[in-house]
Amino acid sequence: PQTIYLKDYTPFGFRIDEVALTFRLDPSATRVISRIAFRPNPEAQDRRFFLHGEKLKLISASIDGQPVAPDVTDEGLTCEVPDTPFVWEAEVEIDPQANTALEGLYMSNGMYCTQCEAEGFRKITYYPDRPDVLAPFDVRIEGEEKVLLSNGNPGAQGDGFAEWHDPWPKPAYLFALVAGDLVNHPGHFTTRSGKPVELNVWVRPGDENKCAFAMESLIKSMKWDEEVYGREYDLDIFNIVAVDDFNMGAMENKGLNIFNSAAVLANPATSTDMNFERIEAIIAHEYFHNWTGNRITCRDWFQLCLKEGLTVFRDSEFTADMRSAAVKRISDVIALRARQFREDNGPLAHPVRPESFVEINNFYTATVYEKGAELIGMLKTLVGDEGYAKALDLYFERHDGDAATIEDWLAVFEEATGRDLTQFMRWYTDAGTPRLKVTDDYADGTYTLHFEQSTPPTPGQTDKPPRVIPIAVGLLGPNGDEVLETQVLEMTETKQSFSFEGLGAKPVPSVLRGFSAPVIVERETDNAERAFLLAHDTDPFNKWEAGRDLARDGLLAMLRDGAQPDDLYLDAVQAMLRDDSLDPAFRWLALGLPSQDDLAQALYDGGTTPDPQAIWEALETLKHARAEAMQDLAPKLYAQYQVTEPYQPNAEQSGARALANGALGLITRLDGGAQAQAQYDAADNMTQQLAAFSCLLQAGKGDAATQAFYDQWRHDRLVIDKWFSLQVVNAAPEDAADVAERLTGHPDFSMKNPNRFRATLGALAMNAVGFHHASGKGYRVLADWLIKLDPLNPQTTARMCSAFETWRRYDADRQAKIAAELDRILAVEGLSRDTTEMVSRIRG
Ligand code: BAL
Ligand code: ZN
Repeated sequence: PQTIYLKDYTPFGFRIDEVALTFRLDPSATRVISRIAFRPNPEAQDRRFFLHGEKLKLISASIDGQPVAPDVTDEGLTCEVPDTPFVWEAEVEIDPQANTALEGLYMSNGMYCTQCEAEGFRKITYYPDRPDVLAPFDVRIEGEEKVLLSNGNPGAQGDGFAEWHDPWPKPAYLFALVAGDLVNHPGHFTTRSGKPVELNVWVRPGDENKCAFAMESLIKSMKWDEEVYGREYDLDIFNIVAVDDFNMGAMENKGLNIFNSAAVLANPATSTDMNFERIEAIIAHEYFHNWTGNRITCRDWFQLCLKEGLTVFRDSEFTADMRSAAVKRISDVIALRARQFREDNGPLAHPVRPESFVEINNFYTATVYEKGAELIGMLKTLVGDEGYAKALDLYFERHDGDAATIEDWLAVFEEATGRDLTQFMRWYTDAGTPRLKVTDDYADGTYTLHFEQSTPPTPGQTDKPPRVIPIAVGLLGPNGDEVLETQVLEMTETKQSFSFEGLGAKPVPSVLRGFSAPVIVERETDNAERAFLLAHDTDPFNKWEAGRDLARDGLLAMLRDGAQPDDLYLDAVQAMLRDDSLDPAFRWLALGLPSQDDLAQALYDGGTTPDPQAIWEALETLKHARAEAMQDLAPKLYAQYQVTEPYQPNAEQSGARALANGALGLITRLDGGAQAQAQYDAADNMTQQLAAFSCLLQAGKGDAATQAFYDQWRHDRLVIDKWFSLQVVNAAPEDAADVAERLTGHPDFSMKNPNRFRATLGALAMNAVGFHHASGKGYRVLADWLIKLDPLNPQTTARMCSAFETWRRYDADRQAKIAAELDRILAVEGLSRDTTEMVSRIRG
């Protein structure tokens, strides 16, 4: 397959003044008639007229009304065209029903829907399917379905047809169409300049009672973007549609967001607190794209982080404002380390702005999204809140209507703040997670922190010059008082020291407060200092981090030296759990332990080959020791944090439930599941029901609940996804692959639904000890199913290959087994471009 390079970018030879599309819907033979007004682009040298097109049956084509016979290949067509403005018309036929890849126009449960990002529009009609070609769209849909939707504002509507006009020029990846017998949950918003906007959440009949929360979240998002970023909505209508079969979480199509139903439908009986929080964030994310992504889009797909990093950053700010900022930050860092650090330290490492790709779908990654958001956070830290606000105002003013680049983005910061950001650019161009080594000394009242940065080589990049790192630091005195409030140190050299004078005694440093840069801190310290920070640090992130480090180092000592669970950790975590002045959600996070994968990475970095079974056993031993140490405390917490008011998915209630359910986990280890069964039987919301179900499965007492849960929820596909997933995630190490394989034989299993596939096979990869079981069965089951899924849905197959990305850290036997599975996948005849690229990169 062909590799595409950023350095080869050239503008398209033509501009488009307007696009008119007519869809004559038919499940297996939809006709798409296009009329596109092109004119030569004065800024382009290359005037070849190439239109992308895949899996299209060309019925007819004409230029200025004269039939033409273009040269057609599997990837598109070329044609002789005039060097003056001209009108291209074409009619093609497509087969939505046969489209299992879920890119372009496809059918899901009898409804038509689209997914065009990144390169799906070329499966709808011939078009310059690239983000730097923008045009206003007029769309006419002809079909029998009750609801016919597209982007923009509604035009004429009648029996069997609807017309839509989108006045905002947009690239084809933001095109959307939906047709189905849907029902709407309506809403309304008035913008701050007084413009009324009609809002709708469209769902299949039966799901009406799961829309209210999404609507509330949308209204909050619209208001927040006005208040915080000064951004107003710009159409008369905003539609959201829930779709069951969807590769991503959701999609920001202009005025017509399409959502994976799992990312929009919710009510207390069927959705957990975490589901609600995620839905609120995704609704916000897609809405925020209206400005960061749609009004200002990307010049090419290498600039994907321009819209994604910024929009993730914006949705994180939104969640921090709606809920607890500290809890949001800690949760984001846990996720960043689990997904992005893992990616950045393995064969799939790539820069936030990649230099090349084979299949762009493979670059919707944690690095582009989450590390991309971290870069925005660092920029904001470096230039301050005011500088950030000025830069963003300039960005919106200068680039509205543009397809922009990272250079454009940094230029507005340079201009608005006067800073030179040349060195900052390395965060975008250089892959890998920097290591930040920290040492210190103290003499005569002066305390000095010494930093040294280095970034390990990543595929294709060996030389890593230093980058600017904002290091937020505070100092605590021996009695626990803060003697230096948070200061941001700007590290720009490989080695740099910073001194603080006038201190009466050697302080304890709190380094990288708020996780001010996405780096790995390496500092030799002892557990007493960690316990001190856990007790006294005023920075909630570092307070949490101190507890996490204590737990991790204790576990590593258990694994390396056969040590017993660390009493210092057990005492410290109990003291924190008892501290009622702390937010329950924070305490629940502090009760969390490093994951199986975190520990494997830490051992590997420390020169030890991780043994997944041994890691699991150490975690089990520590969990059991904790349960015993807290046998008095856990029931008290459990009782104290029961929520008695009517269910609300807000931060306060969710935090209380999370802590109480954390306590239930401790109780279950000692009571064999009695309390969990009682909670399961009494539960009147999904958070309580699912927490109890998980505890029962972990205790090996889940058989009755498994049957009862299925009987209760068999009619609800999103709840049944949870049922599939929990059984696999909680299966014992030796059983996980068998459980997943058995569930693939269940009548409700379907390969065609990405949610169900991920709930079963993705869950196997999440059960790290089961997936890496020495038998190799986990590897084989996953590879079998990836091979089966690839011809149907390459995008989801390719993404799920990342389960294998850590393979080089394991022992020779596991490596050989994984290599054999990777080779087996690569040997499949006709393997998709997506999966070929991913497996080849992983295999190395
Ligand atoms: N643009 C793809 C889906 C999302 O990031 O919102
Ligand atoms: Zn996005």
